[in-house]
Amino acid sequence: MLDLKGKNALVTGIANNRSIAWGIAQQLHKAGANLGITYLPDDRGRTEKKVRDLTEPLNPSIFLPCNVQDDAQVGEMFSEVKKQWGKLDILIHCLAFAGKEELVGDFSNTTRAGYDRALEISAYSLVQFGRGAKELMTDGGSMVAMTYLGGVRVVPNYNVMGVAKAALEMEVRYLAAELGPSNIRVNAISAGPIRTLASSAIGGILDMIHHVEEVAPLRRTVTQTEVGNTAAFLCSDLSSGVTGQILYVDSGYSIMGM
Ligand code: IMJ
Repeated sequence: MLDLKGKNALVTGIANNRSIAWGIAQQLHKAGANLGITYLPDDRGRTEKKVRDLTEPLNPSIFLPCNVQDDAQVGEMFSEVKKQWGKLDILIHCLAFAGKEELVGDFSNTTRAGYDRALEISAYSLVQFGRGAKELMTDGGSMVAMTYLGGVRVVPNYNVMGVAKAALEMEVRYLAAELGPSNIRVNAISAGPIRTLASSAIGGILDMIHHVEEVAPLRRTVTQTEVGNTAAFLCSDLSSGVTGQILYVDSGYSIMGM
């Protein structure tokens, strides 16, 4: 049975009630995990309040700011987890960002600054997390990151995010190889398109969702809950032999050639 009782799970990337990370946090909680939640601090403290109110019913025992562009803040996050929990079992990476102007038009117009920022926030952050996990997952553990088909195939406008996801998927393999001997597994979920804050800002997302509804084997999109259940599986002993994998939760869309 899927059981995460007694496991300490840190979930990053919750922005609101549509976030994939929120779907994951709920399913980890349902499976009995002890939750820690991080949020991206803004200068007005609005995100903090929103995420705090949203996650309160899940009784997180740790609630911390985590801006991955700030090494000191990431360091403090991991040292606080070590202080309060002693060890970490589960780490969920649900972070991505590219400048809006990079997610429209020609890929060749990607600027150096836009490229650096997208790769730093969306891909390098998993390397930072891997380092923290290696130190804190003293009893073994499971890391799960989110990716998208645009990291292996060309999806209109995904552009530099596709490059960032390609990097992230390869990082999953390098981290899985490095951390495997410590019984730390590292996998990613490649989710189909879902209406979230990160996707609603994208032009034409509704058309892409309708396309999936027409051609995916299941003839529908996936939900945050379905991604959450797959994450719970990847965090549980049910998947104890699985590492370094990209698991598609996309209604089967990616298998189709036409
Ligand atoms: C994003 C861009 C283009 C096409 C897209 C997406 N499709 C999907 C997404 C088809 C499903 C969403 N996705 C998988 C992402 O990884 C989104 C990342 C993202 C979104 C934004 C929007 C607002 C912003 N920056 C962003 N950075 C990353 O300013």
